Amino acid sequence: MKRRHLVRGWEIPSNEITSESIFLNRRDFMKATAWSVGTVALSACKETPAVVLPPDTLSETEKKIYPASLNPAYPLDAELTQEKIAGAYNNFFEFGESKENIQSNARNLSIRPWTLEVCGLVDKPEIYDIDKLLRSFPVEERTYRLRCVEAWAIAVPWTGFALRELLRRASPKSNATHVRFVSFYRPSQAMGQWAFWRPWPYTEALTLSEAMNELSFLATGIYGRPLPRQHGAPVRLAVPWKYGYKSAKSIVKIELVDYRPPTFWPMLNGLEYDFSANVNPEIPHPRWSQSQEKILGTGEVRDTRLYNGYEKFVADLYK
Ligand SMILES: Nc1nc2c(c(=O)[nH]1)N[C@H]1C(S)=C(S)[C@@H](COP(=O)(O)O)O[C@H]1N2
Ligand SMILES: [Mo]
Repeated sequence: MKRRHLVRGWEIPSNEITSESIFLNRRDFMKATAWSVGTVALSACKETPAVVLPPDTLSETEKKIYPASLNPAYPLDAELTQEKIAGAYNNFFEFGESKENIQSNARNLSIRPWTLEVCGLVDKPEIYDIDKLLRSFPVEERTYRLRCVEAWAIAVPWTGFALRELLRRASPKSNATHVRFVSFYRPSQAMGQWAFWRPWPYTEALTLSEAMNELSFLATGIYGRPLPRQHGAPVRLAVPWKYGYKSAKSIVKIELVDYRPPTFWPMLNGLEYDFSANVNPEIPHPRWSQSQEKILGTGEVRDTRLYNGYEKFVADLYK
């Protein structure tokens, strides 16, 4: 099917993209938001204050690990995005609709204690706290590009470890076909989760072979330090050949299953967001072209590359 491309993703104001994608008109949306903000404020008053570590307070394990040494196997074809730029323009719908406000809205998220459960079709289920996770796997730094489906892109140094190390340790059963990632569900800390029309918690999934690809990475840090909340502290996925929405943030559960699980964006709007979400300049989003992308910070416009430039690592998955 041939489509016309009148606007590019980055030319559409972000609130317009999201309000359209949730099938609500703007007035209903404003009402819902006003209502939910009020409710959050009330319920937050009743709660006992959570113990929140400032992001720059490192545990003993973290002090030993950060900064980790760079794995040179994944060189960039672009400059690294400045830390302040990448950390001030985020998609994290648990904390609202406007990318510029995620950084401050996410301050409420309590990231200690935090457990990551590995479960489902595995011989060795496990529950890790974050320090145990860091001690259990070979932590390294990798520079990866990240390409949002909205046609903006960054390049950042993640710290973390290969997802397949964790999966191997869990020992998947032979009938497991997909890996499911579940983000936290805490409306009292995340006002975006009062948006009742969205299928919270945020979930994502990969096929087991995608998850076992060497690129699939669980990130606990960025720019040589533990993740700040807006980037998905304390642990998030990084799958650089797929659109950014596959890289689920603030994960509490990794589950192996024998079916293709429903995921957040396709559930909201399956015509605009598909399950595989491989970066592809030839397949336009229904409302904009994917042939180019805008680099955050510099404003440079580049041609989109198939699999976001990671073809040599992942092309075998799709033969
Ligand atoms: N839990 C959760 N994970 C999420 C999202 C989200 O809204 N909630 N947004 C995704 C999208 S659309 C993108 S582009 C990336 C953005 O990651 P960054 O803010 O660290 O650059 O996070 C992804 N992971
Ligand atoms: Mo995105």
